[in-house]
Amino acid sequence: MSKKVAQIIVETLEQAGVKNCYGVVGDTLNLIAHNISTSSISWIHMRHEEAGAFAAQGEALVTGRLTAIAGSCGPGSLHFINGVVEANRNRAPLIVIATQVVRDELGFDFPQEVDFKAIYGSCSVYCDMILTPNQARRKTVMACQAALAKRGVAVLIVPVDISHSDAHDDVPYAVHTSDPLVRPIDADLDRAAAFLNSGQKVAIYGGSGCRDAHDAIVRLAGILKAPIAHTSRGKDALAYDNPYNVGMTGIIGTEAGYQALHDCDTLLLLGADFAWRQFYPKHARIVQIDLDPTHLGRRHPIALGLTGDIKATVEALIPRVQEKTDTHFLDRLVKRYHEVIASHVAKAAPKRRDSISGIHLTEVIDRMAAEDALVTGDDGTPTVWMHRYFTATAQRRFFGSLLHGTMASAMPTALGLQKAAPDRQVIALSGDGGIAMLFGDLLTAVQEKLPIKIAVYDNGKLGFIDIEQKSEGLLPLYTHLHNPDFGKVAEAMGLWGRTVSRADELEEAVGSWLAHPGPALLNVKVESMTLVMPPVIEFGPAYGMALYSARAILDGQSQDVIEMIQENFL
Ligand SMILES: Cc1ncc(C[n+]2csc(CCOP(=O)(O)OP(=O)(O)O)c2C)c(N)n1
Ligand SMILES: [Mg+2]
Repeated sequence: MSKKVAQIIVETLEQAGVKNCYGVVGDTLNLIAHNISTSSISWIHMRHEEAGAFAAQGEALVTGRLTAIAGSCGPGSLHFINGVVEANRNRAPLIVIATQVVRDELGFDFPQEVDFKAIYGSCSVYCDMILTPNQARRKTVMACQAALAKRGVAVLIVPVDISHSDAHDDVPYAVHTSDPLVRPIDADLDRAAAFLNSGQKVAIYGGSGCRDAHDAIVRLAGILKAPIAHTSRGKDALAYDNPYNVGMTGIIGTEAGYQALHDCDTLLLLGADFAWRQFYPKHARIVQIDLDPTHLGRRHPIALGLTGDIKATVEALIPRVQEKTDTHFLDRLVKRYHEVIASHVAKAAPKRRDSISGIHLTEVIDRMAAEDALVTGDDGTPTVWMHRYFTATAQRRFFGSLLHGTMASAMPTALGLQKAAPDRQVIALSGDGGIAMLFGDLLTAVQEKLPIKIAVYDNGKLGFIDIEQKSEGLLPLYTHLHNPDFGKVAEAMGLWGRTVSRADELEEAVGSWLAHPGPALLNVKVESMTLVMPPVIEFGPAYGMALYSARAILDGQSQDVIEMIQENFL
């Protein structure tokens, strides 16, 4: 039996569970798009391919199912690149259909010819071209299977003459996946338990690998009287319903999370691959458990490393550990955590000033958001405030670009989350720099009827970089943003749009924004001098800030220094 390759590709995507394909049509992609239109897969018509890749990763992360993006040859499929790097690092199962010019012209610098294998080879779990029509089903299966099994992005390069060809299609290649249960052997569990039993001050540090292991980890912490710190990516897995939570360490963490790692004598590292080595304890013995054995000991030397699924391994550890009675270490850090968060939020409260701090905005949205909201944050201050001040619940999930650290992911990722979860509230916390980068895809929210809620933290600058430069002792350079009224622009684009700058209007505005049935953008003029205060002020950044202040005063910018002091220290 023979079929067009375009049809074989689409059928295989359906069989692999793809429900939505995000992209922009054109030339080499047209026949595949036509086959999608007659399949069970929906086409989501984006304005920029990069936004399509972010949206697809949102869907893939929240559902765990394979999600597709497809682009025309050359620039069309090239535009996905930043979202593909982001998705691959976040382990989102994505398949990219990168269409290509005809095979006869490949290698001759043909118009729109791009060597996708060279470009996507370094940021994918699979990257290959269909070389003959008869390879079509097998290679599409291999690509889908790699994305699902290895949890990442598979790139399938499809020359246009191949998708138009007939192929013999009588061998039933199909996608097969399974979820094995991985657990260390008993002797290794006994060794891990011996470390934990002999520790006086045990702390747990959990990352994104702790998903679904919440109850087991909280039980273990109760037995060990261990504070639980988490990475930013571990927030939704660990921070809710957790009396032992002490927040995050790292530059965006708080003092309590920092001290838990710094002061413990035994650290149990669970599904965490936190990269910043200076925040690991200098003298404690570290027991690390991770499903990926290549993560063991790669950030910091460890005493023992075990490979295993976190839930299964922690459950197997529990009967092996002895109950501790001394709660001093735990109590001190939990108390400190609550004090620190309360003092940050109180300092940012409007009664102290008439403008709106980004911290206060976050706290108000947190209070008014749904129990099961899906929240995305742009790289920059929105992601810091989201991770520090948003309250975790059992159903809420948080998405930030923590590994790749890209700007502009919040709004487009929200589009894909909303497509995958039409009945849930989806909130994007965007920077004014971030939203402007992929602004055109606000039109996708309107056209595709995706009722996402976007809050723009309009501080008139690339705030995070402004802080970075100051902490290096520099006067901020090239960080200023001359913005339009984003609320009015959003309205003109067909969204609900509004701008607020007065603190006494904020709660009512947030209420109306969240209650609006369609896509809605609330632009909030936030204070421009709020610093991201690290958990401990080290000599370097403190000296940098002092140097910046001195330079700013000498340069006639003393008002900026006064505002910085008012917004952060008074
Ligand atoms: C694509 C990209 N370009 C540049 C950067 C460097 N960068 C990180 S945060 C940031 C500023 C973000 O500004 P904005 O979105 O306004 O957020 P703010 O920090 O002001 O709240 C920049 C330029 C980046 N991470 N990603
Ligand atoms: Mg900004």
